[in-house]
Amino acid sequence: MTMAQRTALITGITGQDGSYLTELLLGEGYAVHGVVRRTSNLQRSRIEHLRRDEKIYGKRLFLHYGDLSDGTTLRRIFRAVQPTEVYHLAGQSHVGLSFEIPESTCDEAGMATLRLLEIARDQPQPLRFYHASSSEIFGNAIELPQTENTPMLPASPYGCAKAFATQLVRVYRQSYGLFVCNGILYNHESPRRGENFVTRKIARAAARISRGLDTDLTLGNLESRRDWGRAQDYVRAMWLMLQQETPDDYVVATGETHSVREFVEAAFAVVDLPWKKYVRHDPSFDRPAEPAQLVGCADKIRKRLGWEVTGTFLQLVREMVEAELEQLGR
Ligand code: NDP
Ligand code: GDR
Repeated sequence: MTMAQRTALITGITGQDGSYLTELLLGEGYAVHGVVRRTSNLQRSRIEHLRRDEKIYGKRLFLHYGDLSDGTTLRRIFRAVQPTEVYHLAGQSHVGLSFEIPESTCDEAGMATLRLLEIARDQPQPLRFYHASSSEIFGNAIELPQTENTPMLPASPYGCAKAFATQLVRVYRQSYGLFVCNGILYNHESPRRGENFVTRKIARAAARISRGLDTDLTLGNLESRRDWGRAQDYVRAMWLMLQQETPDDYVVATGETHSVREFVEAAFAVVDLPWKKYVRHDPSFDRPAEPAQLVGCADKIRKRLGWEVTGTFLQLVREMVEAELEQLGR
């Protein structure tokens, strides 16, 4: 395949991962098409810099209105774009909120993936399909660290929907020979992380408190542990999966865990403030259930695809807090 023929279609292009993946694919010479929802506010902050770039927007980057619930429109977009690679990233991605809005979360994270797999199956041209699976499929994991073969035991509506979609991807690969991959990604963060995920919430609060703009930070469970990596590394893993001879599933993780408390300590250390003075517990941020310890073994992707993480946990925290400070300074 020549460079000029490479056309990617991204669902969830306006999200954290979609925006970094778009930058990566444009850098690799792809034409990039994204599905965007109709919203009352046209600002799509994470990709606004690309949309304003006259050399890119309308030339190598294109946006199409669509919604995961609207199968006819998705089908029409596939027909018009004829993608060689599809990155399916869209959907309600907040685990805590999935307990409050389980039905729409499961429609988006579960049924919509089936909808897209069916459309992919009908395409006349061969295409490669990436599904954004998640460590949440392991939930109350029976082993530590988790691998591609760890049984799925999700502990949230979001995790259940991702488990359903992950298994469907396997079924479509085995039954129809489609080139479809599950990236089983652990938490990955960046300055573009949504503001209601814990890392961004902490980084933002530390910066704002240090500038006198906020007085405290309310959080749920400080003892929760997660395997936190950098989003830019993780979108590279997605791309690598679709460049292989054969489709497969891969765990993408750092193999290290840290608690929310450690993230708080590190973030407040960047602005040189005593965190205990500012952090309060609010039970409304506690979840009905928390997964057991989620930590991934990324040996397979490291050995087979040569994927590596860049940077340490402390560097990630610093990068996120400094990005907030810079934004406040502007
Ligand atoms: P975000 O929440 O930042 O982005 C979600 C994207 O999905 C946004 O572009 C959003 O559009 C779009 N979207 C949501 N619902 C619909 C819908 N009904 N129709 C069309 N588009 C929709 O997520 P991330 O970028 O962090 O994650 C990408 C994917 O990877 C998600 O599926 C997530 O569940 C999964 N994942 C994420 C991990 C992480 O640590 N970030 C780890 C493992 C898996 P809009 O901008 O309009 O809201
Ligand atoms: P997670 O990320 O649920 O792992 O899902 P999140 O940042 O929301 O929570 C991580 C941990 O922090 C605890 N926590 C809080 N979380 C939030 N959001 N807000 C708080 O105030 C707070 N206080 C403590 C949580 O209880 C949890 O234990 C992310 C998402 O990107 C998913 O889409 C993805 O699939 C998984 O990572 C892997």
